[in-house]
Amino acid sequence: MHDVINDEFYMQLALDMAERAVGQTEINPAVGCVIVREGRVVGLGAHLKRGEGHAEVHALHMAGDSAQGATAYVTLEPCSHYGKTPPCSLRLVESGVCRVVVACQDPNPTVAGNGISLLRANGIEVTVGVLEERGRELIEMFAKYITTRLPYVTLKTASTLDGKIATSTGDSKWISNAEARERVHAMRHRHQAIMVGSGTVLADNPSLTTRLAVAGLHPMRLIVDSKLRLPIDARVVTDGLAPTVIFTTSHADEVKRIALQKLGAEVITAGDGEHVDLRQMMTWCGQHEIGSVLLEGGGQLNGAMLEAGLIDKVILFYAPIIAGGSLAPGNFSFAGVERMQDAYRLQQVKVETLGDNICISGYPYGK
Ligand code: AOF
Ligand code: ZN
Repeated sequence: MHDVINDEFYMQLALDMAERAVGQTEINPAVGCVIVREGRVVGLGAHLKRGEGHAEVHALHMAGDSAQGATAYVTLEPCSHYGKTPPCSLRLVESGVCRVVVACQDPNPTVAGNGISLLRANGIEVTVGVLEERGRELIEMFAKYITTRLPYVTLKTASTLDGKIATSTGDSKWISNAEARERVHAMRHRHQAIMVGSGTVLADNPSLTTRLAVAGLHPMRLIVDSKLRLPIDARVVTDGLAPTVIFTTSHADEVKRIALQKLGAEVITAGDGEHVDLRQMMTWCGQHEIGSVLLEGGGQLNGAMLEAGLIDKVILFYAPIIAGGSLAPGNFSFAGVERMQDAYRLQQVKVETLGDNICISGYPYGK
């Protein structure tokens, strides 16, 4: 019998390393690997960039000959396919490790247990499921994308206790405290794209970039703009800090479309109705390898995305203030349900306090 405490200790280290790489591997999962021999860590690695070495490759490289007879701890099942890199399960076999401990199976249909089978077929002892829940949570965005080819969408709002995202005059600076705002910027780093409606751009002229205390990556900017109302001097069009893609309908003004394109923005037609077809937009994102989207929309876009069944996770920040105003915009604005029992009920709810602000998160459609 292997020591459970030992296994969890080293898996935790592998998870911690992977955690630091979330947001920098594009559609790929963040993965960590630790190689241990006779009570000593001999190799450490994380997958840091899509197209470059997987976690196991870096850790095995560090371990060298010390991998002989060692145990490898990996947060995700080692791959079995020739992708941008050769299969990690084969690398592990060749390295001489005698045991592999895995947090969770790879949801990628081309791997999905094949990596584990390949290791076992080569006489390597494999333990699956150590700190499995944390391992799964780490790759929840990747799991959605790789099984549906649609991006994982996180809806974030920052509102007053009465659900307002601005006053009736449009003032919104600031609602949440500095700690909550820092958290939002960390979320921007962790998603490949950020999504807002043109109303938000018209109201706030935001840059939608990542401005963290420590350096972070800017997400690509996705603007929902059915009528191409976006001003050509909007920051998202002119600042050049990240690519901007504008989604509109076939009715959009051709002259405006060309003007925006000339400034470097991409303009995509998603649907020929009155509004942008949000599902079509998400399909486009999936086809263009955008696997995660942070929705920082206004109430209408939030409501429409929720009703379209396109939201995976909801993260709501509340400040202890009450603004009132029947014309003040709210965080969710849609027709709404008739009976309370039909309301969207978050599952796996987490509540956290950040100073005097509250963060409530969960999954809107059950899991
Ligand atoms: C691992 N270790 O560190 C990662 C894995 O395009 P490629 O070649 O980089 O392969 C990407 C796929 O490999 C990805 O979809 C997932 O199934 C797996 N990721 N596997 O053994 C790693 N990042
Ligand atoms: Zn691999």
